[in-house]
Amino acid sequence: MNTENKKTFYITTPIYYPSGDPHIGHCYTTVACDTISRYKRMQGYDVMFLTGTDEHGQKIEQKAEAAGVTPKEFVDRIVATFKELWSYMNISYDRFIRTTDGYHVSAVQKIFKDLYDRGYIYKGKYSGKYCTPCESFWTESQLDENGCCPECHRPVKIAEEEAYFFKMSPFSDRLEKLLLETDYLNPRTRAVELVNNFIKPGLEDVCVSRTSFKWGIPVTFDEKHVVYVWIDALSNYITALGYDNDEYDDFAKYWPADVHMVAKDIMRFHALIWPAMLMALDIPLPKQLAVHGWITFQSKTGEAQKMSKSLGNVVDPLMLGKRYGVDSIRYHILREMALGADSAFSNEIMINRINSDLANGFGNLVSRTVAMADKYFGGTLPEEREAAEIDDSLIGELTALRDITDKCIDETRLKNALEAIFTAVDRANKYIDETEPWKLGKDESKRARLASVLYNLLESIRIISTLLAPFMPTMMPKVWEQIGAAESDASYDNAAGFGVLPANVTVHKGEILFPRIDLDKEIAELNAIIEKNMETAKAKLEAESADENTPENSDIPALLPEITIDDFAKLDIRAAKVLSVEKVKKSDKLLCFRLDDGMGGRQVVSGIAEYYTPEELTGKTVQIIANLKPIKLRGVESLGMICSADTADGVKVLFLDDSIPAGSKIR
Ligand code: ME8
Repeated sequence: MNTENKKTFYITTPIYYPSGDPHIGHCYTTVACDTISRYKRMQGYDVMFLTGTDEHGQKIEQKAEAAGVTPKEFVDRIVATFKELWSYMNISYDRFIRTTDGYHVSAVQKIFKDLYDRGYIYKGKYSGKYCTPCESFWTESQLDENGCCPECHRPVKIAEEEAYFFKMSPFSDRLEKLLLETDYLNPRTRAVELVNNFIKPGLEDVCVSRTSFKWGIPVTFDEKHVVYVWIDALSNYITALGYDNDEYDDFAKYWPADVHMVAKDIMRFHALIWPAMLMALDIPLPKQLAVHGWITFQSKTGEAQKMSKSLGNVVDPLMLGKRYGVDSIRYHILREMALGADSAFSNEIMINRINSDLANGFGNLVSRTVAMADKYFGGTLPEEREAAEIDDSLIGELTALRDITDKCIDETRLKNALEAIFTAVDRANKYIDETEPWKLGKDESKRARLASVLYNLLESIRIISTLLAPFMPTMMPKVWEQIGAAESDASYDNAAGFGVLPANVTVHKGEILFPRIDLDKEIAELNAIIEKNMETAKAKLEAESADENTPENSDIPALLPEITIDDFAKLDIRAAKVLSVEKVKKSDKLLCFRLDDGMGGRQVVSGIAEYYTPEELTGKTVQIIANLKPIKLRGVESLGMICSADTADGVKVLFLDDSIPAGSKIR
């Protein structure tokens, strides 16, 4: 669908829920997409890199309510923390979409209507397990081990709600082909699992609207419904380009997307529902869905835990970046995670990795080379040269590197790209050992040879740092400065050839690029931080569960201040028989009772007409407060009060055993 000749490249992260601050997991997808975007820009592509936030839904609505703010106020604060982190992590997104943006809202309404008009959306009844306190429907597989609500662990009941559904079955065959016969799903190994688990048993239609909460995009033709959050969210990939809206005009230019990157938790939505939606709308399909695993937290006992705020094991990228540098964190997460597999985050592995690869490996290569050029030639290489056979294998390996990294980027194998680059770093360090420049430096007749060796090293560093720049964009310009490379020298075109730096290049000794980290000291400090977070999280959980059992947090009202037995003795509580009941005129709420109180009878007015009919009450034995000061309600005199309980299902009169005679005293 691209209309221009210029090569375009469109890549997206998921749009994240702004329900809590971003963590290292969110960073992985975003940093990976940023790296690919930078690499593609370097290759000359016109790149559109999209990220954003997914702001609707019941969860956000509830969290905002708990925080005492509007949902929009709630998400605004967290969206700001996402944007700050992305700026800190040097994320070069081209567009940031918020699903609360007006253009997206109206485009989703059009998409929903279009799907309805095309006959793919129909009205039906959603029936499922419903948790009343959480106001949420759950599927059987989402319930906890006791068949209760996975959020609050209270019993669920079967409930029905009117809802719209999106038909999936018309797309079964095309989806199966897409997964099994094309390169859409990366890695392909997950395709069989999807086909066997979801397509073969028969695709279920997807419920695409809700009536039980308000914080969503209203369905234009049936306003009590809001659009299901996934239909709203998935549409972002096209609305952000201007599909069905006038905010942007890039749909023809960038669609279909080259890469949607997501973690395995949301693969199903992107591998089945999203392509089906596009098929229904007659829109071409994206080219690749790259699915990575989770970054888990490696506990002290070595077990891989899912990162969760309630466990206190969420790794804060900002804190790590401030301690070790943004590029080191970017490097570590990209180097550790293989597409498709989980990767356990451990501070120890991270520090060892930074020390071995960045401080000892690459950093050392740069500082040794620059220091030798400085020491032997005062910083500027002489132009004379003397080549040797041993140079050929170094030059051969370095000039072949770009093809390898190109392929890895195209296949979204960033870990493999870094492995190849760091094999080249090792190769260059080995070249120093092989050529022993410190010996050449002692022999005036070897000046030309020494100049060749150092030039080859500087050229190796230029190629390595050029290919590394998309991964580590903050530090590489500092490397170029040190090796005397102009930014134009460090271009993609120059990354597959030797002889780019001027023969008489001048180096500039600079700061240590990647200082060695004191492992023991840092681990002790980081462990203390984690321990503190875990304790805080545990205390919070305990306080929350204690709160749940306290009257203040449930529907049960708080206790009134204590009274003495003498205070209580002032109440005259009696049994009474209901002789007759009638509605009080001009009142929807009041009923007037004629009671046998064992003392000649009396009249009592009670506000329970919404809950009982007169027939349900006549003949019953009730309890009354008999010495309450008389009052008039709607002009009708009431001599006392009928006791009742306030419950979640309304007011319930306290009926007494009919064997209790009228007038009996209750204490
Ligand atoms: O699912 N390891 O948003 P979300 C690796 N709004 N990646 C992780 C991770 C971890 N521990 N935790 C999160 C949603 N991620 C929806 C998406 S898209 C149309 C709507 C990353 O905030 C990973 O990319 O829960 C995952 O897919 C995404 O965050 C989910 O983010």
